[in-house]
Amino acid sequence: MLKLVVLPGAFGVRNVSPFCLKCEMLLTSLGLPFEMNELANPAKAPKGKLPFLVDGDRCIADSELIVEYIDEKTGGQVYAGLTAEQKAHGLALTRLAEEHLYWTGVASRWLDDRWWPHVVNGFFHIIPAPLRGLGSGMARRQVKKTYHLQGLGRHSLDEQKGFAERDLQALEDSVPSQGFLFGDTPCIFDFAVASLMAGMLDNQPPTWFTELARPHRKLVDYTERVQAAVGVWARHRED
Ligand SMILES: N[C@@H](CCC(=O)N[C@@H](CS)C(=O)NCC(=O)O)C(=O)O
Repeated sequence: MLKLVVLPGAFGVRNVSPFCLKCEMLLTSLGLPFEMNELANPAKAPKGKLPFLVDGDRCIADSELIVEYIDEKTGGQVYAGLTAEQKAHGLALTRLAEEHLYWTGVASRWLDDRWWPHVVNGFFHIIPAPLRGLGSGMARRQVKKTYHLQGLGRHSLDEQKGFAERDLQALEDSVPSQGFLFGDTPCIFDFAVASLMAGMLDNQPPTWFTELARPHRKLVDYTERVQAAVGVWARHRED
């Protein structure tokens, strides 16, 4: 059986990584049997990030490579029915969400001093108390360095919020009021956009990213619709 390795839940969110959630949505939507395993330390993953997928003796690390692998394995089911133009549009939205907007969401959790204790509790509680401060502090410095290298970390907080707001508005203006990006059923590009939004909308307590995102009602409703359609939610559900 396929094994999808993901981060453990945190901040009230069951599947806390958008990349992991996207893959969970895809495998579920295709009806492929799979199990999910949790790995608390991404450094132990083949490429130091989660998710990765194990299929027998094959190991595929990176959500996009997993998507491509599943498309090949299923004889093209992932992109079935999509035109070249839709695929191009979908990929552009995915890049916007995953390679730009994502980083502002990361910063709103990791680099906000008021929110940082929730990251420590959520991600580092497995480290024994005497070493927790050291381990979490090192990880935080790494995130700060990466955010700076990415470029967004060079801007003031207000400017970072401006970048995030323009991305959110672009997504809001791209998603439909009903249905999904390219039809009546959600596709991989819906999973990419919705999974990026879902965890950031539902993390507890709200981050500055959450506060920026919530007024984008069309995007929030769309995110709910995608999760409901596939029956996979970022958050824990009572039913
Ligand atoms: N491009 C990768 C990104 C995966 C990624 O950034 N995963 C995060 C969790 S949301 C991670 O494992 N981060 C650990 C780290 O960067 O050290 C993908 O699509 O799988």
